Amino acid sequence: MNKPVPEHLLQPATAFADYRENTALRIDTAAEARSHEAGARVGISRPHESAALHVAGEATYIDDIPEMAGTLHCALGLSPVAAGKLLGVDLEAVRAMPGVVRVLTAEDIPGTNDCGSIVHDDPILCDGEIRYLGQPVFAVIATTREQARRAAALAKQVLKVEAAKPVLTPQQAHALGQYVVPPMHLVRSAAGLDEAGIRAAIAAAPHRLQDSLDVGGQEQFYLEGQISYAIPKEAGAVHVHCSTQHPSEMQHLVAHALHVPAHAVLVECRRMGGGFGGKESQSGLFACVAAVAATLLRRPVKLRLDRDDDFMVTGRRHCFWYEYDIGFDASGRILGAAISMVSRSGHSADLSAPVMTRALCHFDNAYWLPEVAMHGYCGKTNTQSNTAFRGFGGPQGAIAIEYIMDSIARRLGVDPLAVRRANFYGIGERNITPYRQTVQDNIVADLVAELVASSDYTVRRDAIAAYNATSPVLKRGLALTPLKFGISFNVKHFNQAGALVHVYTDGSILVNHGGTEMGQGLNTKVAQVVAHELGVAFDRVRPTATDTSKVANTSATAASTGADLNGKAAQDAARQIRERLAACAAARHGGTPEQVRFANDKVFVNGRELGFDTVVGEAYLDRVQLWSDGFYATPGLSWDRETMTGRPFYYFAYGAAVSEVVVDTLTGEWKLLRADVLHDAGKSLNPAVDIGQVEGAFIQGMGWLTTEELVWHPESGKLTTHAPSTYKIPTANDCPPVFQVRLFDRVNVEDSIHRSKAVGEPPLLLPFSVFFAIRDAVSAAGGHRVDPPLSAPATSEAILRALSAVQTA
Ligand code: MTE
Ligand code: LUZ
Ligand code: MOS
Repeated sequence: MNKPVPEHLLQPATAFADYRENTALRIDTAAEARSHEAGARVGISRPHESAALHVAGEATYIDDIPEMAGTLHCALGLSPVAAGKLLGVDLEAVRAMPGVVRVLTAEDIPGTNDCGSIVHDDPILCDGEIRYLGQPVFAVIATTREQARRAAALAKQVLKVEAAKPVLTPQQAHALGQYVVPPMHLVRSAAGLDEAGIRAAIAAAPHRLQDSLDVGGQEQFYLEGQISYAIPKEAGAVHVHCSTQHPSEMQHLVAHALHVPAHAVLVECRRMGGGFGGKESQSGLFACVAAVAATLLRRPVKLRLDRDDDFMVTGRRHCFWYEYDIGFDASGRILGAAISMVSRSGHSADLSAPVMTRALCHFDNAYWLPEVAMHGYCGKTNTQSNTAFRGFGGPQGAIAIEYIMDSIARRLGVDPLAVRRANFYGIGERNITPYRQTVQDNIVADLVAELVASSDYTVRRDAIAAYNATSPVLKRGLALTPLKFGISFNVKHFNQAGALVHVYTDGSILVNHGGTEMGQGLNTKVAQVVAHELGVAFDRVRPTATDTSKVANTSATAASTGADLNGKAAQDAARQIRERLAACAAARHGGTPEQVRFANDKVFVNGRELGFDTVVGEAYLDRVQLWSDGFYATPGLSWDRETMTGRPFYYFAYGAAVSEVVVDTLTGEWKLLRADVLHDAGKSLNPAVDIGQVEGAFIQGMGWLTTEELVWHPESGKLTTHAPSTYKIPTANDCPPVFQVRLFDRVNVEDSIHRSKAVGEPPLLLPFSVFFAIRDAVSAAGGHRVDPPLSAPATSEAILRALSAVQTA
């Protein structure tokens, strides 16, 4: 009791203090204050709408919702083997455990036993075929969570299984021709060649690079794990509180599992403690189990996963294995590229097909590839079903070409930056992507030039060479990597959104929309858009929980489109209300509706200045509708799945980063010394929130490429890295001491919401620069004679392996 707090905990981490200082410096607060005064509510740095609640611990997550009387708790019994047949379950032993109320198996599901989001190949509970180690086989519902967990832990003893040999790696699946969806082919030639012609052109190029690469997966590690709390309602209906990025999808899956119409299912989510793609589809299984249990028992049922179970049951970022064949010229320009990508998709399709599509559509990254032959294979394996993770295959596509750029430079003995620049998309020429979309708004060369200057790239390149020449053990490395990321769901019909805005008679405003809040600041941005449209103070606007009974048929909050889609929909709703208020004010006070202005909580009409609430009160008395829905569908999109051509993206977001590392060549340890980032968020809706997104994505992506290693036991197929004890994510202390993140000041050429650009996922590609800086340092250890064979993640072990390859060669 009352132990003194250890001294070191009272000291602020120095890296963190520096970082705070840097962030404050990077926002032009004076300019923002002027805009604010002028009535702008967008383009302004505002704290996250729930920031105070977050830090006070008062923000409500699903597990904080006060439990209803009679609430029961659920836990899942998981398969102890990775493949085989389920012969039977000794349910009596489980039922005999203290507190157990009911044990459910696949037969108890009233509707379809499926929670697949696109392909219906995903059983909620095991249907006889065991697909992976960790697969849920039965669900225990008990009086307390602890009792449910203890009973579920009997799985090992009570499941009778006939085990088979699992297929675990993408290579194994590919050798067996075993895929979750048919292979995809994207073959395109500027010279009109077929694939054989492209391959011949590569073979005939002045230089050739043939190699393979492994890039690992990544666990989302959202702080709030998967959770659903289902409450039975009258006449067969159910209300599910679910931590999900996709309430409408949860509604459909639950409706199918219960065999009831969608109108009987209400799914609600106020916020998630992180999603990162992991709750786009995979919240479904838990929503279904909780809803089935609640409806059968007519009691509220909560299913909250323990972290280990979350790792064992749910999927994550796909690991990729590539084989490539590249032809290039003496300046490093790529003449032709052939690549096959094989992902570890896991036991079911989940989102693996659109993930692979996005990977294929991001292999070009910022580069013009005249001749390409790409093949994507979604390997079916006896592992968790892999899913969305920030970037959604884009990072996996782009890292391959960056690896290739880096290798070409080393073959030619030039700075990788020169090779990258030689291959950039052109402006007005060399600007057609392999999928035939023209790169209209190409700012990559300008952006990179600005970053090269602001980061002192050239001077530091020389300084590092000088340092390495005299430092035998510690080697420094430097890398600049650019990014181009396509914005829109690559499935056209998902690019739509709805919103609902209520103005109450006291002038306060409620906004509801189809997007979900996972910490990214979507509700803050949407509330800013509404406040801006109605010319009111931000605090008048309250964003509310996403709720399938308020806005119907919503898309996942994903593909970074949350603010683009829901911001536009909310703007549409608010605009309609403003127009009605303007008409009413003009009718009462004179002038035309077009002349009425709304700003700073005031309404300016016919030379008079009225309070916003006064005008609202008058409109109510005049029986004007003070609420409105709004809708938006992204214009101009097209996509042909067969030929893989069209315009899948409304626009591109760009960015670049320079990272400098030091590597200890004896231990493989490394440190990020400095990172400079220039990122394109268009005309940012909220620079502070966007810089937060860029910083977070940078560190998260750095974790993916360095310390976060996933290991499945090669025989049993057990994920051995299933907790923070063995799976290492970065912390605040891994932020570099110098971390300069700036937004590139350019408007979006497309008519996006206030000309901003989506920012959620693209910056995940920025820390490629960390990986390639490590590769540069390793290369330096071999005198830059050998191209280091460094796979991702570049763990210390992987770095040591690469070092021994360059030092012995
Ligand atoms: N930021 C936080 N804090 N938490 C998250 O879970 N998810 C990312 C990104 N940023 C995430 C985040 C992912 S995967 C996506 S697709 C976008 O946010 C989704 O939100 P947006 O479309 O509103 O940007
Ligand atoms: N496409 C995409 C998708 O580009 N991003 C996504 O998050 C997504 N989700 C589902 C289906 N397609
Ligand atoms: Mo983000 S991976 O599109 O949820």
